[in-house]
Amino acid sequence: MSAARATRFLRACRGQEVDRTPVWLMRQAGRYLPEYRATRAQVSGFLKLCQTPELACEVTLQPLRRFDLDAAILFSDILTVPHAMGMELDFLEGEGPVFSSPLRQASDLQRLGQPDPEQELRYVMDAVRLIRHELDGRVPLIGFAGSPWTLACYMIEGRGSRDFLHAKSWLYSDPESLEQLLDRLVQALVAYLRAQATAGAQALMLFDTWGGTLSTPAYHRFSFTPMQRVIAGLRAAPESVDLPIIVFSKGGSNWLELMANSGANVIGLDWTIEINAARKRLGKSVAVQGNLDPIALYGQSALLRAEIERILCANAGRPGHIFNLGHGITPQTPIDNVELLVETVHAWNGCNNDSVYEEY
Ligand code: 1CP
Repeated sequence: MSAARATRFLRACRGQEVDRTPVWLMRQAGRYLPEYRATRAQVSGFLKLCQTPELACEVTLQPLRRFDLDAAILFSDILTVPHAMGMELDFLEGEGPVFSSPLRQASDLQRLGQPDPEQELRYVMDAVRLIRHELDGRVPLIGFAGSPWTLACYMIEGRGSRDFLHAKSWLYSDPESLEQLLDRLVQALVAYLRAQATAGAQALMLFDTWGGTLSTPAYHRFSFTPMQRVIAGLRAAPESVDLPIIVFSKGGSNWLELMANSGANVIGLDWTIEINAARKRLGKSVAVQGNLDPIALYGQSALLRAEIERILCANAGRPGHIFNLGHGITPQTPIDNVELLVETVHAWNGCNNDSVYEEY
């Protein structure tokens, strides 16, 4: 067991020096892996996979058997929380998640309960405990949840969307009741993430996939502020007070100065901004995670390697960089290129044109 591998990711989250840049990949377990598809075929649906701790543990570990990754991420989904709040959820083949009775007006909020994480979401906590046991300290385990805004998007739309017509018209017609929904999600998420920490998660990540669809004032009020409250709730609890927290708003590079004050240790970056520019705006108190375009993994290997090195050079060896994609890995990704990515990141030993990047 390598002591460096066991601590590299957590050290980078805290901005400490590391022997080499840690790397993990959003959605590192999933359909691009044949062994995932085989495990998935053993159960009747995706939700069942999440609800069976032994299988959730198995798919969490699959990418780690293939690649020299520096962290594991709990296999689950962000939508287990609205499901536990009482919303019926199906994952339809070829379509993705669907809530059959989405929230459409303020009175619908009465349907929502506050789940007890060790009851309604016990299967997640059992999976965390089992994964920690199986990992046996080799690499740290990341727990996660969706951001309040991103969960509200699915709860209101009922499914994925291009324009978030229902969620955003609610925002512009009855912002107070939308805030009530977000408040309830903040409460549920603090309890859920605290329970993950107690069960053994060693870092926590908030996925704000749809924050970037908002105007600047709307992002501030409906995406950022509720996330900041989730983080404050975690910082106030003994089990999560010191855990590294990662916040990722896809499309959020407009708001980096704000995000630097979220209370998170690490800010996730999509691929639209250069790390050196991002770090200049974020300041020295936070680390960054990202930011390869996941579609670069479909490219020619020499160009992929160049893209990875460009990102590493943009960070220029500063502590506090976790290599990752700018969003989740997609189902047709060639596995060889994933291997090439991990190897390239770990083999990197500095670039010769550091000086082109201004000190921040
Ligand atoms: O068919 C299948 O096997 C289901 C595909 C799948 C997978 C592998 C879904 C359905 N969820 C997951 C796992 C998952 N989801 C993880 C696992 C851990 C990992 O390896 O990273 C995580 C962290 C998530 C988080 C998640 N779910 C997000 C946030 C991150 C992101 O990608 O933006 C979102 C938006 C979801 C919703 C969701 N769940 C599944 C799908 C296809 C979707 C997207 C729906 C849409 O908007 O179109």
